[in-house]
Order: sequence, then C-alpha cells, then structure tokens
Amino acid sequence: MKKQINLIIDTDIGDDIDDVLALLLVLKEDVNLLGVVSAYQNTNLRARQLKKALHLAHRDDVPVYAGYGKPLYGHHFQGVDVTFDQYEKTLEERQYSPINDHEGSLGMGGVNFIAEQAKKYKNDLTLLTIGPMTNVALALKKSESVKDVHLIMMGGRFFSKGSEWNIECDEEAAKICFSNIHDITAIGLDVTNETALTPEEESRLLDPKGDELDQYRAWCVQAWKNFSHRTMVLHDPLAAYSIFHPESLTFVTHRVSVGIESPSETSITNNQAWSEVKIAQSFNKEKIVKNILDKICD
Ligand SMILES: [Ca+2]
Repeated sequence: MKKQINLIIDTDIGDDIDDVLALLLVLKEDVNLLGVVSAYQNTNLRARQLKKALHLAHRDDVPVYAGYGKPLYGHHFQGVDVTFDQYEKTLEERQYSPINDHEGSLGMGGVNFIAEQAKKYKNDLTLLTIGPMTNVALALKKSESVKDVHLIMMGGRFFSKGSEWNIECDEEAAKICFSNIHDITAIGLDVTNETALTPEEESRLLDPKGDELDQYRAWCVQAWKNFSHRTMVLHDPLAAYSIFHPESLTFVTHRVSVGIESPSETSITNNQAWSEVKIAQSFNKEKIVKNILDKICD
C-alpha cells in the first residue's frame, strides 16, 4: 500500500486563481492534510478564503492559520493589498476566521504551526509552497527540523533568464530556504508556463455542474477572469500534482542560488553553500493538464 503523505500547504490564495485550483486538487487526493497556512500581505483575508473553500468541501477539520504577511525582503512589496476576490462580505463571518484570527496579517501562528509539525514529522512532512516563502524562512529560525522536511515549491525559473513572482516577493525568504533545506523539489515558471489553458479547457472550470464547492470554484474563476482578463495557467496545480504523481515529470538536480547573478533570479551554481534542488524539467502537457482538470472538475 502506498504510504500516505503528511502535507501542509502554504499559499497566497486570493490573487492569481491557480492557488484555489491547487487546493481543490489536493482535496481530491488521498493525503493527510495537516493544515493550510496563508502567505504574503493580507494573510488574514487569504486565510478566510481558505476557510470558506474548506468549509464548502466539508473539510472544517483542516486547521487554517494566517501566516506572516510582511516579506523579509522583496522587491515588489509595496505595503498594499493586491487581493481581488477576497472582499466578499461572507468572509467577514466568524465561521471563516483562521485559528490565530487575533494576530491579523502578521500571524506567527502560521509560522509556529509549520515549525511544530516539522518537529513532529521531520522528513515525513511534505510542505507545498505556492506563494512567497516568508513563513517557511521564519519557521527555519524557530526549529532546525524544518531543514529536514520535503519542500515542494512552485517558484523560480531555471532554464531561462528572468525572475519569478514568488521569489521576487520575498527574495530573502527564498535565499534562506534554498541554503538550509536539504530536500527541495522546485516546479519553476519556465515549466509551469506550459500549462496555459485553451478556451475549451477554461470552460470546464467555469461550468459549475455539481455542489456548492463546484459553484464556488466557478465563481472564483469567473471573478478572476473579469478582474485579470488573462488566460489561466496551472502553475500551482502542477506543483501540487507533482507531489502525488512525481513519475509524470522529469527532473534534474543542481545547486541553486538566489539573487547572486542578478536580483531575485534563481540560478544554477556550483557553490557548495547552496543546497541541491530537484528541478522539474519536462512533462507531457496534454496528458497532465487533462488529468488535473479531471481531478478538479469530476
Ligand atoms: Ca500562488
């Protein structure tokens, strides 16, 4: 029997739509979801959106914590909230409060939760980061055990020049993670960009066939489309998918530095000060996009 994965999701849900889809994908898998932590800027509101999605999925048992919303150092931090769809009235309801509601958006509760679970599970804990890595960097300062977790991250770009949002938003946090955590799998932007959806594929996500959760997904996707006028790309769902189906992607292993060659960029390096990272390199686009959409929609 396949061993069940112990998982924490650390997410900046509420801006790009793909975090919602990654969460829904995880909820369809056989996994021990220990908890979910929100990352970046207005983490309290983001945590409320998480609570709402989990409630509609009948998963009120999953603990939700607001993370620490202020990046350690990031080029893009303007001190402004950039959430698009979190300002629904219902998110103010008490039932959608994170456990550490009293901390607002500088929630060390989320950081402590990661540190505590790392102490408990060590290398038997998988941590999925699909946003800036502030919480994990702070958790590393709280517990040495965080060095031993298996970190799967959507972030960085490794086969082309240029920066990537999750690294840019908290470059310092990414540096701390890349130089301390031994077991990192990175699903970078140059790979996730391949998962841009066709209009037919997008329409599957906009079509609410089933229950309240299905309708909420369709509402979120429509709200995001109205706001962004962009094509959906499955950045975060691909990282989530890789946890359960690692055989579906090919990987290469290199040491990776952050911000050394140029600001906020991830670069392959020989410098021993940096940890080795397993980097996703390729996958069967059509097959995996279909599998992801089937999981989320069916
Ligand atoms: Ca994200």
